[in-house]
Amino acid sequence: MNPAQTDAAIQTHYRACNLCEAICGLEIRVRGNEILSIRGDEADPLSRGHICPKAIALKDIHEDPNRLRTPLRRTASGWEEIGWDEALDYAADRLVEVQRAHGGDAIASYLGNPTVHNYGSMTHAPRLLQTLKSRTRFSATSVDQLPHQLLAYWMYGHQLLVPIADIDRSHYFLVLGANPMASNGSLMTVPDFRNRLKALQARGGKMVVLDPRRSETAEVADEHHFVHPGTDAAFMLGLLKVVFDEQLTRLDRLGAFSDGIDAAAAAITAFDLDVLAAHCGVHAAIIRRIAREFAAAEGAAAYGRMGVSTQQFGTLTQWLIQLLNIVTGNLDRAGGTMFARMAVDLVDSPVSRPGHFGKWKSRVRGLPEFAGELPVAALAEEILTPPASADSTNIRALITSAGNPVLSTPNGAQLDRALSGLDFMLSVDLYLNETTRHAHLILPPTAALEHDHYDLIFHVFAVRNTTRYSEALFDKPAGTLHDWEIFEGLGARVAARLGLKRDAFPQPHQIIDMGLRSGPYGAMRKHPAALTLKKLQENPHGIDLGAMEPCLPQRLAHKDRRIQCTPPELLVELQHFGQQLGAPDVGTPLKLIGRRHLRSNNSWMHNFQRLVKGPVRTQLLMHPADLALRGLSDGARVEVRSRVGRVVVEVSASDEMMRGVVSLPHGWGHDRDGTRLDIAQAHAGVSNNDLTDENFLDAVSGNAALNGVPVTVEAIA
Ligand SMILES: Nc1nc2c(c(=O)[nH]1)N[C@H]1C(S)=C(S)[C@@H](COP(=O)(O)OP(=O)(O)OC[C@H]3O[C@@H](n4cnc5c(=O)[nH]c(N)nc54)[C@H](O)[C@@H]3O)O[C@H]1N2
Ligand SMILES: Nc1nc2c(c(=O)[nH]1)N[C@H]1C(S)=C(S)[C@@H](COP(=O)(O)OP(=O)(O)OC[C@H]3O[C@@H](n4cnc5c(=O)[nH]c(N)nc54)[C@H](O)[C@@H]3O)O[C@H]1N2
Ligand code: SF4
Ligand SMILES: [Mo]
Repeated sequence: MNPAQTDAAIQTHYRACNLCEAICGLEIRVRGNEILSIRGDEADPLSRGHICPKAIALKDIHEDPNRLRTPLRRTASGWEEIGWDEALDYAADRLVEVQRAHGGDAIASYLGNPTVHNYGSMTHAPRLLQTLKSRTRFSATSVDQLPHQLLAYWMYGHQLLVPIADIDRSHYFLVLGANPMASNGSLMTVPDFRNRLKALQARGGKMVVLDPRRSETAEVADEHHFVHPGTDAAFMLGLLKVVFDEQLTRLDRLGAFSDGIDAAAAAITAFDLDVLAAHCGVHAAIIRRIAREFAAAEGAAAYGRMGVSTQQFGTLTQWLIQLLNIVTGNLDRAGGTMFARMAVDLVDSPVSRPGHFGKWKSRVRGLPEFAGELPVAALAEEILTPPASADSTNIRALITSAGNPVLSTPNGAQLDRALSGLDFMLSVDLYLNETTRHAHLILPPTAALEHDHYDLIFHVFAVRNTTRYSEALFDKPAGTLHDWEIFEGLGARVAARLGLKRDAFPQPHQIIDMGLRSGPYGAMRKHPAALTLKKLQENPHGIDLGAMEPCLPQRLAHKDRRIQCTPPELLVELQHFGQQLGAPDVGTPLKLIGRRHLRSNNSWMHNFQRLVKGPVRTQLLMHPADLALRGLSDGARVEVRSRVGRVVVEVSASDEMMRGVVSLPHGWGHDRDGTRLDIAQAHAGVSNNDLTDENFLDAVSGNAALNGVPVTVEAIA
């Protein structure tokens, strides 16, 4: 508990919001068990008082009568509440049974997004998975940021060496397929994006946005250009071609420790600018101008997110973005893209995991692992496809934690069916939802305000170096377990049954203390900040550690301390891209893209009245001319079809949309039977991922291509 001030039993707590990557500092006032108010913490050095409407919903999550508080076991007639010891024993028995009969790979796991917002899961879930010796691991990474991690590993030598746009000092911010005005930023922890952008504009800088939808971020940009979904690589190739052709490169510093730029330049300059322009839909003159402006700016950052990470040419596009930052001299430069220096350093540390790629492949389709995980687009087929021989196995059991893959992974309807055939499924989750309804056992951990918090991951991506530890607001209710305690309890039981020895392992807060002490600002390194957990406890608003600083080549994780600018896989992919280059098919079929809203968070925050009230916002958005072409009217119910499925949804005319592109948010589709989500069910919407296609991938990484999915839209008879 961190009672900073006492006022007739009213206590004020400071803590990080764990809901999205902006990690805003909150000031929460409580009286006993009652939450009186949630506000932005003005003294937080990173978020400076900023919050969004979702923060208030932390109260709703805490109080939600639908939130599970006791283990639930499936019975023939429904669910029964059972005690924790019985639940953990039952889970261990069933997992060991499957492992003995079919081997470790028969037990798969899926870790969802809130895992990275819950540091105890980060420290302790991997330990359970190690005990299970399974190579069929999946996570939300492969419907999200996989290309960034793969490129960071290839180019800079470590999957977490992801360069971050230094927006606070930049003069030119080029944004492809990101909507921080709704998302509050991603792989860019940037609370208060709006004011940071205003400051950039006030210092004479500008933001240019490429997006097939005139998004909330495009609205506040200095320039917005429509781009055909999935064709950003052509736009980026155009920029790089101009930079190389007009000799606008600035390689005086980075050139000294970069390899492969010549090979990239040769391949890129061979393209024809007019062909590239026609392909992406951005005029050649505009590409030329943006290239010159970008190269001339005193600190420019190119940044691409979900719209380019989760598309057919995701890794290629993200590579070209890295390359532009490098060849214009903007990597590792103030105002360009820089590496954060985290107080608990996950890169330069004895437990660092740089990554590995393709060490094994998925059984059915041969998709490559990255850093020990397989692309989740393969999960359903790995369950449904029987083994070809006696020495192989399909997935027979699944552990999900903090994930809802039925709504969040491609062809969710197929996965929905696959899950119902598992021998055993265990879900660690706060809710009985579209995914966990298939579990044989649901183990609900404590909710956010009942445990302490440290952002192990998001300081890696933050636009400024800070550190902050949050105490639990409320004591853990009697007879409940934190996520990490569930993993520990289960791991110990599994190990005992398998006769495996288990080393003692520190608790999450002890790991943080060690990480802080031995980290770059740590007491052990004699840094003036002398960080320890105790020091953070004494500074609940967080501690400012300064702007990002140049750190290359020392920080590079390749042994030779050089940047590998042109991973060979990308030259091959560039050829593939070139082969399909041609005029895009405007109009038919339509291309489906996603959409985020400030008051939503992936699939799981639709059960709170204050976030779902107001006008419906789950419609399919479509340009009026595309509606007219099909004889459809605004507000009509339409059938959207893709290769894998169909949904029926209301269509809304919107000139925000590029012609030929339709948009549907993901994470909805709460009308499936057997969930316990009263409010979400009443605001069901349809699931975008009943349309996305498990075969439509970024070929390099196996990441799902969730944007640019071919669909048709028709009136319903
Ligand atoms: N309110 C809210 N905030 C969130 C979340 C949420 O669900 N709700 N989710 C959180 C998570 S897990 C993440 S990963 C982040 C994501 O953060 P962002 O990536 O910033 O969020 P998106 O809204 O997915 O932005 C993708 C943009 O790409 C555009 N786009 C689609 N296809 C293409 C294309 O082919 N090319 C280009 N150039 N653009 C394209 C879309 O129109 C959209 O504007 O948000 C986080 N924050
Ligand atoms: N079409 C399309 N699909 C997408 C996206 C898209 O843009 N378009 N975005 C993708 C992205 S970026 C992401 S990150 C994924 C997210 O996909 P997932 O991670 O699979 O799904 P979430 O909706 O984040 O589900 C989170 C689950 O965690 C539970 N939960 C919340 N907090 C905790 C906790 O502390 N502990 C435990 N044990 N459980 C908790 C919630 O109840 C919920 O069931 O979706 C992806 N899917
Ligand atoms: S922007 Fe994200 S971190 Fe900040 S208050 Fe909203 S949900 Fe929480
Ligand atoms: Mo995400």
